[in-house]
Amino acid sequence: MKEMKMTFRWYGADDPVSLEYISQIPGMTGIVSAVYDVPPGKEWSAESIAAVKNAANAHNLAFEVVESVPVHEDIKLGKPSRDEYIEVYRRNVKKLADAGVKVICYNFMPVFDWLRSDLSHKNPDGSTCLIYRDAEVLAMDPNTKKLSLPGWDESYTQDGLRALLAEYKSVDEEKLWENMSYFLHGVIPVCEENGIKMAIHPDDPPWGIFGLPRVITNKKNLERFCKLYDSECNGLTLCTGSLGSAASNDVVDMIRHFGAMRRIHFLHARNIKLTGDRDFNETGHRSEDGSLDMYDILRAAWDVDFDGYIRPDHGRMIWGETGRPGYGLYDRALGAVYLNGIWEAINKTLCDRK
Ligand SMILES: [Mn+2]
Repeated sequence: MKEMKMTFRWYGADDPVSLEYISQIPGMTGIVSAVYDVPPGKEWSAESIAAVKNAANAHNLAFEVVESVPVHEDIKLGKPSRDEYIEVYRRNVKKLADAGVKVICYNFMPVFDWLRSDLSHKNPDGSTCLIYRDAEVLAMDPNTKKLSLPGWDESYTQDGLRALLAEYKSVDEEKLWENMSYFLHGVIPVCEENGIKMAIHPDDPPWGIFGLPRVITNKKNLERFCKLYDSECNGLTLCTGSLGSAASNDVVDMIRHFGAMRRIHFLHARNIKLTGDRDFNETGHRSEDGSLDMYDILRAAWDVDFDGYIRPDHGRMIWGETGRPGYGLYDRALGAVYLNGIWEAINKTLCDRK
């Protein structure tokens, strides 16, 4: 029998989904979380890290995956101050390793994390989901308009955001690759010494937005990324929904390829339904409900002996639940159990059951 480790994202004490409820999901082994009381670029305290770990352990859940340790914009911009922020990152890596963390998920997206045009699109069955419509997002271009995208972090003022966007005018894709390489050369050696696997999350959606460069977008670029620092510690979070929202990406092929290279340390299983060119709806996890085949995805992971961490990704809001868009309890719990069910079926079909 092959084993993967089913986990669940938890946003800390403010998360409306309690650790008790997470622990009640069949087959759940751990949480994926972070320290939320410190801004990007600051050192995490050992106490805050221990608090997350102890809270999880009290419910019989492991805390071995961090999502995310954010990368300061000065590192992505390649500013002189990056050395100081990289040093902080290295210290955070060591502290997390000391607390038993094995995998750190992060991303290298300039300014914006994931973007959607609507966080509560109403489905015919009354559930809601996140959707992306390229034309609606591009119409919000913050270079010319006041940005009011749902979910956008309001901690930037409009002027602050414009100033940051202006700084990125001199950072094209090649420059971003260079800055990423510099970051990896600072951080990966410390990960190797401390038994931490770094797992970069793909850009979501996987194409450039508002003139900002984005490079973690397709197989060719993931290959280039792996070669920037040739180490198993320089790995990937394979997010099926992020990569799969570009119709040209074959996520099953990517799992086979990078899984065989031992570079996939964290698997985000999310289904999306492509509704047009650069348009998609997030759906429940079931293969029939989206454009991605979850059996093919897990079968590819099984074939390459994936034994890392997996989590259900965004879910719909169902059964009247309210809370953090994409991160409710019910639909993600259904996703986790569905994924474990597929895994059990593959195991029992293909393994010697003696
Ligand atoms: Mn993801």
